[in-house]
Amino acid sequence: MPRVPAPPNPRHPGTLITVAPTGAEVEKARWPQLPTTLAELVAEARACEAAGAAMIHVHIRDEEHRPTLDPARLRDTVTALRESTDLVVQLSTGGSVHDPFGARLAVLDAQPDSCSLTCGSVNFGDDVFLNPWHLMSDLYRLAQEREVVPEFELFDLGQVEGLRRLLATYGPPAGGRVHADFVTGLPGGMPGTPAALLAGVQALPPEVTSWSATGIGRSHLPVMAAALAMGGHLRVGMEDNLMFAKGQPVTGNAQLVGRAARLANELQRPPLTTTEARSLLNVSRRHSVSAG
Ligand code: KMH
Ligand code: ZN
Repeated sequence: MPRVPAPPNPRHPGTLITVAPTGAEVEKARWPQLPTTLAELVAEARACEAAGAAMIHVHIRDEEHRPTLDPARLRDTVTALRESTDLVVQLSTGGSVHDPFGARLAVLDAQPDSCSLTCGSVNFGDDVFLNPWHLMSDLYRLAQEREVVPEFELFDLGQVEGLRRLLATYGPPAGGRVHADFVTGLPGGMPGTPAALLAGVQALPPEVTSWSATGIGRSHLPVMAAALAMGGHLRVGMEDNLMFAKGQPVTGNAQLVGRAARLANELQRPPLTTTEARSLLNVSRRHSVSAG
């Protein structure tokens, strides 16, 4: 196996800021600033990169602004984001709670740099976000085969055990780094509190080389502050949070990225550049712009 280069200096770590601009649940009709067309997504991605984001977690929408995993649209999206930004492009394999497993696996055909991989099933509001072991295994092995670097999504403490089991069963992911992301504060998942985040971080297996966190809704700020204080990285965006402050809807994703970057700077953990983020995650531009 090729040697994995050392991650950036752990004694002076910067902050990886991932933006999750769209998600699958927020309605365009209620939130017109949500980027749902390809042009809107690209413009938002550029603004977020300028504000300090280094990775983008992507869900796409169809002509009617509904969530879709259409393979051609996914490929076009990856290509457009690569042409217009240097962001690490992460496609969601979670999709919406209604997406079939086959379509979620086929997301990797679009050859993103990274993909999300949720480490277990979880109640998701009134629905269930299904991630049985066989799906996690298939996604993980496919990501290894295609050299796509997974981000392990952890919605609940039990999913840390799912991550440990994946690593123990199938070995390290492409690139050799293990990056986990706590998605807290979802009705049905782990609470969006510093205490719950701390419990999750303390339970991480030793193979984990970096982790980030996000808090849904009003848990956004406390989880962001706690993650920064604990040496973690950040995910922000309209997938997770629609209010900038009490009574103040977000104007767009760059507003949330800008605040995260300011806080990271204040805590002497400045935002990682896209090059530094690629180094942290050991993501290279394996797949060319014209791929697909
Ligand atoms: N939309 C959720 C059902 C992911 O992107 O991997 C799943 C989700 C996780 O957002
Ligand atoms: Zn997502």
